[in-house]
Amino acid sequence: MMNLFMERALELATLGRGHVSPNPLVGCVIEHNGRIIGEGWHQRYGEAHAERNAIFSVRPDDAYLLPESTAYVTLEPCSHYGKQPPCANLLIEKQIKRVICCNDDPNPLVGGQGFAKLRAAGIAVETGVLVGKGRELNARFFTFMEQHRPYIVLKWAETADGFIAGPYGKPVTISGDLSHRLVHRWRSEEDAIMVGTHTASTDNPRLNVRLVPGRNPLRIVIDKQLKLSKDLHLFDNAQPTLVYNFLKTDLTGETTYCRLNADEPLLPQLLTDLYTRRIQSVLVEGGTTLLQSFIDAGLWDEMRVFRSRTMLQAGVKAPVVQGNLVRSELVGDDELITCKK
Ligand code: AOF
Ligand code: ZN
Repeated sequence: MMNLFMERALELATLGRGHVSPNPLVGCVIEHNGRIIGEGWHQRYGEAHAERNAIFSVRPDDAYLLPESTAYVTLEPCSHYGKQPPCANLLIEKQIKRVICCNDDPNPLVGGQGFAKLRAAGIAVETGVLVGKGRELNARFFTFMEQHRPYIVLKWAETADGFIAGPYGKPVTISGDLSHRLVHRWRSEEDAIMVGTHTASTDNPRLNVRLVPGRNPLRIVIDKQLKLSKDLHLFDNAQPTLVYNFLKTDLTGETTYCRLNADEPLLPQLLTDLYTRRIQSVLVEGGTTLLQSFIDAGLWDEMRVFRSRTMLQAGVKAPVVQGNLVRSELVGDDELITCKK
């Protein structure tokens, strides 16, 4: 039964996807004698937390049951005053009997103090229920908090014979329409998308969300010597864009230039900078050089590869798929392979 309520809380949490970053996805179920009397989730960044939404969803007729009820929350209730008052205080005020959680909050502002507050008020607390599912749900938040860098998703499309582009990097259409649309949904789910210099100039991508509804991520491009043409879509100031380079730090319109040290490895500097900007996840869309540099540095969390049925015979070889295979599925005519490190 316990797991069933937590499964439901996890399911509710996912409804916030794409809307709560850099906060975690959190869901909450209030249960009394095997019956769910309240449900809620963190819906939008800066707005009410899951516990508050769940408690206020309880019908007035049922409110007297709260002191005999259990709150299933996917994350330790917060104890700090942030954009929202502490959830621990609310649970105490409502005299909830028991609180069960998946994960402890790695946020140093909370980190154990939520549980301590609840216990001090005489509330029974249990944590670690479906802990793996909770970590999976908030892989971005946990990676960010624990490793001080964004969660990194590498994405590319390759032909059946392993090519990612034509000879000399000439762009070719590899994956189908459905895959293309799926990529737009992925863009809307991550904080940022990144491309390398070559991809920026040859593909002239917009890196926005067009084919599905959703929010536009931050665009990131690497242009070490600032050689890219200002006529590219990336510099149209249509959405915030970050240009990592070795020459200048500057801000013009929606374009931010950030200078990195040419004498030190690029990726660690770049990821640390993204951490300070509170970017929790990045979708790396190519090209091969950039993808390979993330792989070589061991700095990635997930690979998503579309493998089409087409053959190219010659061109630029795609990176080698590695990690643990999580899923293989068909998207239109393409095989979508998902691996985690
Ligand atoms: C909870 N329940 O539903 C969420 C929590 O700025 P604030 O006030 O929104 O606080 C954000 C922090 O609160 C976030 O970093 C994380 O530690 C915690 N998120 N906690 O009890 C929730 N979303
Ligand atoms: Zn809270």
